[in-house]
Amino acid sequence: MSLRDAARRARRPLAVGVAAVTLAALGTLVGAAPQYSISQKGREFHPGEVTIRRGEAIQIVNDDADLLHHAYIDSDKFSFDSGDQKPGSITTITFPATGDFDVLCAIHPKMRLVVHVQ
Ligand SMILES: [Cu+2]
Repeated sequence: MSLRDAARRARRPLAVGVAAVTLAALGTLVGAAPQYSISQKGREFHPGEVTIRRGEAIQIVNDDADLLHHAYIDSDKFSFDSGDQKPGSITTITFPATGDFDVLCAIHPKMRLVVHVQ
């Protein structure tokens, strides 16, 4: 066995190991990414209604170029408060309980998103 062959042989398991770890990390990232994207535009949520499963998350994007929003949930099962949502910002909300939840905007009272959690 030449020295080069030995070096190649020694390196391969490491490369395979690194690839496996990278794939596992990617899988974790993809698995954790919210599948439901909601847009805030024109002082409305789009879509205005979404159905998800318990433990899943939604992602709310402020697509209004020059408006602040402020999403919140006030229910007896759980509460959420995003604080100020600057234009372009992304807010993730995970729903730990089943039920129907209103996501409201503290700045624009007419904004309403209904989330059905099964
Ligand atoms: Cu708003």
